[in-house]
Amino acid sequence: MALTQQEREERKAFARSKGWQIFAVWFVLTAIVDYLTWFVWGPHMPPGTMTTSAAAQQFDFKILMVLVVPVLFMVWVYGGFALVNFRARKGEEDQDGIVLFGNRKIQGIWYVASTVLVLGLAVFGTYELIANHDMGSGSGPSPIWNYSWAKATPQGAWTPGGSTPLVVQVIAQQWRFTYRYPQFGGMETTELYLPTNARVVFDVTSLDVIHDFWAYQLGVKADANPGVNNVATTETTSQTGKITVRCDELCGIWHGAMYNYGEVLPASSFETWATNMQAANAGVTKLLPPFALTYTPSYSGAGGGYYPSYDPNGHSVAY
Ligand SMILES: [Cu+2]
Repeated sequence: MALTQQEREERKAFARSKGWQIFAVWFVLTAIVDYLTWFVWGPHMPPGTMTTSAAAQQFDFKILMVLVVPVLFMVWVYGGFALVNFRARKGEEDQDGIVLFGNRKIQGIWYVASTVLVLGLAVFGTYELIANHDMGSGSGPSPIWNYSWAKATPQGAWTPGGSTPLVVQVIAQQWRFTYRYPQFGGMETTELYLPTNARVVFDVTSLDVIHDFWAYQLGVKADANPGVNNVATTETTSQTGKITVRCDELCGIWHGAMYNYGEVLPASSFETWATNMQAANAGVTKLLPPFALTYTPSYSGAGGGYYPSYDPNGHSVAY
């Protein structure tokens, strides 16, 4: 049943006053929850801030959360008001509601708001993709923002506070990870220890099938492919803490059990640990090259050395 002109005007005025109430409630709720999201919850969001890549990921999560909160509250607040104020009461079931079609002001606000939100996210997402390209991505150094230290597997001794990055070769196999430290005689461990305030280059490879090195708290994830040296880089901050490393590629029947642990230690404690491990491993490691990019012995080894002399990434290896 159509409304009379007077009824229509009354309902418009009613809707307008409710509109301002909706806006006020939405604005206050959004401001409070966004504040709490950024300043109270935000600093505790995973994956934490133990590395620059983890911190960058936490920042992205905070930005997305702060943008999602207003959208969510608009749906809830508007929905709540609509249920209470705009529902058809008894005897009104056959009456027309207020028609918004053709209301240019509302359409304009909607167009501008969604355009700003979507384009803003597109620009932010593109920037973040390029800026963080080489941080923990497992795809090698950024072709745009080149980090010279991550261009190739760094060479030279590692010392606390020095500029030479720590090299860790991550070796995946069914069903475990081991970690080799070429700068410490090529000693190998089953737990990933890293120093604070250091650049780290992970050279990730596999001995058998495709695995995936996922160190969540470091914000680092890289596929481990047999015969391939996959480079992932990051920088630890001054924060110490525990790490869990998981395989993130379905790799066989015990895939679910393929995980181990690690820790980011104060740089001096790390150096002590690594030096002790180097000495303890010396009996074995003296028979092996400290570093080989593919790790697996060459099938032509009988003719000339156990490890391939070529480097699949075209770098020269001199350890
Ligand atoms: Cu797996």
